[in-house]
Amino acid sequence: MIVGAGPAGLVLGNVLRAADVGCVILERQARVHVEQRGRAGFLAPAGVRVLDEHGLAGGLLAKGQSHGTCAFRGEHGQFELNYGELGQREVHTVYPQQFLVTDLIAEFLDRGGDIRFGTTVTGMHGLDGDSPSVDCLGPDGDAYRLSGAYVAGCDGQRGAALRALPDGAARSFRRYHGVTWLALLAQAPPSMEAVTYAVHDRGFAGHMARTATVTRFYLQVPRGEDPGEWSDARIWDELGTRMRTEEYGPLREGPILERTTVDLSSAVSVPMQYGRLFLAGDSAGLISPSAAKGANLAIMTARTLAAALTDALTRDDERGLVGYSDACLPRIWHAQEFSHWMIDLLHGPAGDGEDAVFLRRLQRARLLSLRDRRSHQDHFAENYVGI
Ligand code: RFL
Repeated sequence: MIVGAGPAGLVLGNVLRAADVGCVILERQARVHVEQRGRAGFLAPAGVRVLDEHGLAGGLLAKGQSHGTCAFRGEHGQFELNYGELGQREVHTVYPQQFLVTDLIAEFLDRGGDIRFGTTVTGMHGLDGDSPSVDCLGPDGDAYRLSGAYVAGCDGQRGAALRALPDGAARSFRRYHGVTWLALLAQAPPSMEAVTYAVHDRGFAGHMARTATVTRFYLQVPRGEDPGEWSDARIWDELGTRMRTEEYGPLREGPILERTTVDLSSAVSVPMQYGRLFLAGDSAGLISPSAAKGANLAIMTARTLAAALTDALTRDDERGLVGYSDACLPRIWHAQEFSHWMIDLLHGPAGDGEDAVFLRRLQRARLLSLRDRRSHQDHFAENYVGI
């Protein structure tokens, strides 16, 4: 039983189906909802390779765009890093998450998979025994219980899996990084080639291409900000100021399709399992979107779990399941470390207090080191694209 049809649950389900392992995916939302939910866009080469190896990369290889440059703007001026030529010389593939999810659902159904949309898992039982079960509430309010050999919790931080963990079964390391973003999707073509990070006294602003007609922008805002307070005009005005459009040229504007706030936070569950419940994707390790790692980690953890479950169910070999957490956690912590470093690189504290000014000077020194030192650039590129 797989709870959740995001990248983690769908990769897991597809790899299991390819190995002829029976599974059912239970998804709270309607199909149309998950196929339109815009989130990630930047996929790392390791994630793309995993998808490709399992016959899941057709859409993204055909329609995704290669992306290998990022730019930093600030009072220091602007510099660009061609990270596709640095470090391991690898690039991202830009392919909106909702397209990937759409492809993965179609493929899962093609592989004879059973996916139940509009079905909320409300509870889990017998996780420490041989036959765990989950309570489901179907689209017509029909309640039923399903049992199976294992449960995969791929239902994010607010899902049923984390709630089902008994006290003390896993330790959750959580942290709010003190930064909140207004995450925006604009019906507008990208304004520049590169992912652009703008560091400004008024707060961070970011620009990331999604498709030829849709662009993601971010604006740092105070925690608890109401996105409804941000009219289209106010958003474009603030983006223009922080992105220094007077110096670097105007942004291509269009209607704002989506505005939500995201508290930049992390959570890591150690271990990523309890009895016959295994966590993958955001439920195991939530990561702030500052370095675009979340969907990639979801793919990697799902792949590792799929291999371990296949061994257990087809060869009676449970070593992969026993070692599942240890196999995944180093990568998760590594990604957390880089993502945390990116937060410090992009956000300075506001105000004229001694501490705030000191930290902003450190931030500037970090940016200049990245601008000027090749060894620093190589290290950045390896971590930015690698996972
Ligand atoms: P998901 O995608 O949240 O899917 C979980 C699914 O579980 C369902 N669910 C339940 N179903 C049944 N019963 C229940 N009780 C349930 N509770 C929940 C939900 O409806 C949902 O469909 O988790 P998954 O699969 O672990 O995938 C994680 C990724 O979605 C996430 O890490 C990324 O989107 C993060 N992220 C990015 N990652 C990247 O790798 N590159 C990026 O460029 C990138 N940009 C982003 C991002 C996340 C963002 N937000 C919204 C925080 C940009 C943003 C703004």
